[in-house]
Amino acid sequence: MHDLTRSRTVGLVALMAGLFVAPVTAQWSPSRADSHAPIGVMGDHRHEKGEVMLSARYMYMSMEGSRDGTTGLSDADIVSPTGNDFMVTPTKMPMNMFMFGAMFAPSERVTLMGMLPFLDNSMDHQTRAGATFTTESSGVGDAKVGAMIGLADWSQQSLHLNAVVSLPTGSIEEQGVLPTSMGNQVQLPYPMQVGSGTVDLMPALTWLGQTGDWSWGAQSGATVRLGTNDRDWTLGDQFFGTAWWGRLLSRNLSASLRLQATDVANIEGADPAGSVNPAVVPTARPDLRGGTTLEAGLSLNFYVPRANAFRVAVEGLVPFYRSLDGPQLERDWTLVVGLQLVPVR
Ligand SMILES: [Cu+2]
Repeated sequence: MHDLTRSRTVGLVALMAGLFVAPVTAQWSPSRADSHAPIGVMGDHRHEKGEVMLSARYMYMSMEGSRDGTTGLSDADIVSPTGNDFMVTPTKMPMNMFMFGAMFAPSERVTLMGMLPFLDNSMDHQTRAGATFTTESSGVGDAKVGAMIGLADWSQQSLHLNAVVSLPTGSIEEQGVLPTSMGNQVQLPYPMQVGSGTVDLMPALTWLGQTGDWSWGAQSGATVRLGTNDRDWTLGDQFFGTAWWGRLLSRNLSASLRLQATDVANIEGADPAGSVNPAVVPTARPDLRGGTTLEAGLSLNFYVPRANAFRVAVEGLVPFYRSLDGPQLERDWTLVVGLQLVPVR
């Protein structure tokens, strides 16, 4: 027992010594399986001068069932006159996103990046009378452009600033036919729009570290919406923080555990009269969009260090805390799959 404690203490001291007495010349290495964050993290790494990276990600997010605060609500509660008294509730929303990205490093310190998402959403509904219907929207989302700017590099650690701007290339004019619209196309509620309609600043800080077969990283940032869109509303600002711990399983394979917190504010303003009446369905209420979600994720990164280095990665995320301004559909699980290719260096 005593020996076990002692050996643990020695192990801990050795680990800490390893962390602090690592040779000053040891650089954070970009060519490890775990030198890229779990694939759900954006803008996690910089490149060496002259390098180009192309990436493609597919994300599937499943949302089913609603909650108010931390309490789950049944669909029947939401449409009951003695419950939340809406005429219609969303029951389910699968979201598909394809994200294409390019990175280029004009210098050791700065890596430029651009990303273009394509979204494909559908939302199932149930009415008070028990009828069901589905609305759909799809198209190009908001393009992101920016830079990752190195701030510091020290013993196998690195810190960079993410300076990214989101451009309003996504539509906020998505329409659909609702049972109440007599066969006419009407403006769909907020979560079915594929863009924000505003220029958004997306600043973040990213910290990366490696030691032996282990690695870690943390990123924290925000999405700050500037002004009001053409339909008189502004999506809520978002704040997020995430941290991950990775372990090399072999030369080309790593596994990571990640925690992520996301806090979204409600929509300011409101879609003009003539849109879906906010009394009919919770998704048309600008004050029922905010909330806090904490998620845990497991991921694998596979790295083939050839001349045209490529990576394949997958991550699954499951929430363990959801507090929403509701009734609001809750996030149930997310899957992200990605390919990254370095064709030029
Ligand atoms: Cu890259």
